[in-house]
Amino acid sequence: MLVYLNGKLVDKEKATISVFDHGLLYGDGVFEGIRCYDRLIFKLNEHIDRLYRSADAIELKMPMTKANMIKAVIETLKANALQDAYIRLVVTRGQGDLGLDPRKCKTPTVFIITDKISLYPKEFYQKGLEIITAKTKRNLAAALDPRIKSLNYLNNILAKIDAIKSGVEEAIMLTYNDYVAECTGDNIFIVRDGRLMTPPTDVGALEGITRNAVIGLAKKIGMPFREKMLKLEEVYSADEVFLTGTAAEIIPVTKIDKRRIGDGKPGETTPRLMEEFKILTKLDGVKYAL
Ligand code: PXG
Repeated sequence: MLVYLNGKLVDKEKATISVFDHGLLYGDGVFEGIRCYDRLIFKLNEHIDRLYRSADAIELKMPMTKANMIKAVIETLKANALQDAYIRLVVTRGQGDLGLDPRKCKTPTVFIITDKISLYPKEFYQKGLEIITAKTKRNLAAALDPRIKSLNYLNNILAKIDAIKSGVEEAIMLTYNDYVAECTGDNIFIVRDGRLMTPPTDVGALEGITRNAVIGLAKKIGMPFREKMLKLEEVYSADEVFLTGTAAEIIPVTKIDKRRIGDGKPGETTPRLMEEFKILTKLDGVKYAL
């Protein structure tokens, strides 16, 4: 496997970075997780735009243009002869001294891993996923805005540990004042009386690329949609609940905190959106030839 590292394609074993890299020492950096379906890099421009927005939010000056970043992603996929892949694009503050000072980091580190991704088992997509509410609250937007896709994922990892301890794979994270924000690595949607709702991102959620795609699909199929601040009770009593993310795509949720959602089955809307999403992944992205 070849990994893109600071302008070069190097063997996986040789793709190493300094222990003085601030991405490692302080989680100082940004990343993206992107999917490639049959040589179509899904929503690549949207992911690149979000990466640059995240970098801008932490005052990290990107060392290359968006066009060259896109070239680097394609080059890495081609070097590994991959048709389907999960692309992990990481930009760190770079190598510096001990101490927080980002001015000591002269050049950002850029690496791109293209690999396979393990999904939730197929049965969860048919039967639905069981999740819990994490006791760990989502970061306060005024402290570390969850809209920044930064390398600081400890908040999410602590909530993931809450999930694992409860014997499930994913957890809802609430804001400090108990509004539903999102899950540890996915956005959350509810369906009630044929209407689709998701929390606004400014409550403390990532503006997911899959989230935006699903909102677009709702429009396409004529389904009413709005952003709404949601309390847990509204999620418990929804007709359907589902999660969205690059890795998970769209996955139905049928149990939350041991409570059955709707009739305990994925319902009608979620499978419909899953179908529409599948079609979209064949259409919307950047194509390359091997
Ligand atoms: N919320 C959070 C906190 C995320 O990290 C999403 C929502 C969904 O966003 P997208 O744009 O993918 O629809 C994410 C997704 C990884 C990795 O290792 C990436 C995510 C989650 C977990 C692992 O690349 N990001």
